[in-house]
This record gives sequence, C-alpha cells and structure tokens, in this order.
Amino acid sequence: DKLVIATHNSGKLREIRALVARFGIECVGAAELDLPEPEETGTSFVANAELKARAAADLTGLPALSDDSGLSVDALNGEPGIHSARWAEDEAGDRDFGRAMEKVEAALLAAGPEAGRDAHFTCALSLAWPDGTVESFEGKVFGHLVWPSRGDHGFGYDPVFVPHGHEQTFGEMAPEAKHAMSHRAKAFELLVDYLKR
Ligand code: ITT
Repeated sequence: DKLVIATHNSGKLREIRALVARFGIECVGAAELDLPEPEETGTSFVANAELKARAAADLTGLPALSDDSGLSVDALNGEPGIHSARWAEDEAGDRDFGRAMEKVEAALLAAGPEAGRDAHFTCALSLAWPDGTVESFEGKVFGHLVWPSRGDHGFGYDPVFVPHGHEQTFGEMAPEAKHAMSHRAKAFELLVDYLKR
C-alpha cells in the first residue's frame, strides 16, 4: 500500500521522504495527487495536523501522514507558532520566508532590549487511516534565533534557528545533521514506536 504524504510544502516533503525511506514504504505527495489544501481552522499543531491527514485519507482511501509545524518565539508569546506559514504571506498569498524572518526580527526589536532570543520548533505528525482512526505525535527542538540569517539548507525559518548545544543554524547544517535532532525527526520517532507496538 502507498502512504500519502499530506503536505504541499516541498521542504517538508523532502524531509519526511528521507525519514520514511529507511522503512521502504512507497510514498506519494499531496501535490502529485492534486489534493486540495484543507483550510487550517485548528487552534493547535495537532488539531491542524489531524484535519489535514483526515482530509487526505478520506479523499484517497489510503493511509495519510500530515505535518503541522512552526516556530514559536518565547518573547513573542509563542508567535508565529501555528501561524508560521501565514507570517510569510503577502496580500496575494505568496510566501517569502526572508520576509517572515525579518518580521520576527522586527517584532523582537519592538518587544524591547530585554526580549530574549529563545525559540523552539514544534512538529505534529498525524497518521490517518481510511477506517477513520487517527494518531498524532509531537516533537520539539529548543534553541535560539540569530540575525543575519545563515545558510541555505532546509527551508522556512531554518537560517535563523540555532539548536541548543550547536553553533550552526539549521540552514547551515547538512540534512542528516538536522534529521538527527529536529522536531520532525522526534515526532517521527514517536510514530515509529507506535507502529512497532
Ligand atoms: P502544509 O500545510 O501543506 O503541510 P505549510 O507550509 O502550509 O504546508 P504549516 O501550516 O505547518 O505548513 O506551516 C508551517 C511553517 O513553519 C512552514 O511553512 C515553515 O516555514 C515553518 N517550518 C515548519 N517546519 C520547519 C522546519 O523544519 N524548518 C524551518 N521552518 C519550518
């Protein structure tokens, strides 16, 4: 059986494919199947991941794995958080993460000199089955933000995020290094544990 990777984000798709690869499971992306993007009406990462996985499993009759994720900045009360993609959008809906990273920097400057740089990424992975069941798993990675941004690996906010205990941003790390510690990899480990049980 095929597994639908219920995301339209090519950066996520690349990372999830790499994580799934060692299990030899055949994957197909939501964009390849021309699946619509459901509206993300949830108020948490898990709620949004579940509605995306559910929608894809219902439409295809295949198991579907979705990912809802984002960057939460302590001094901004957790924003952009579940709105991480929206912070990158202009009025036309086009995304530019250079702009999103500048907006985060500006918001931190506006928060004043005391505002710290601590932040974390969260990833909720949901696995929905055609029979209606759904399971969700959440992973986080903690670190701090740096400007100017550095590196062109990864995607999204990776060039401004330095995980605790490291010097390089996720944008500077090789994909394997990010996979060894990322929010997405941690959520995936929990998913694998569940599937083994
Ligand atoms: P789908 O809903 O189709 O999966 P999306 O990009 O709209 O794609 P989200 O609503 O979950 O997905 O948006 C999360 C945003 O947070 C995403 O666009 C990234 O810019 C950012 N993000 C998530 N994981 C990240 C990571 O590992 N590194 C950098 N940025 C990340």
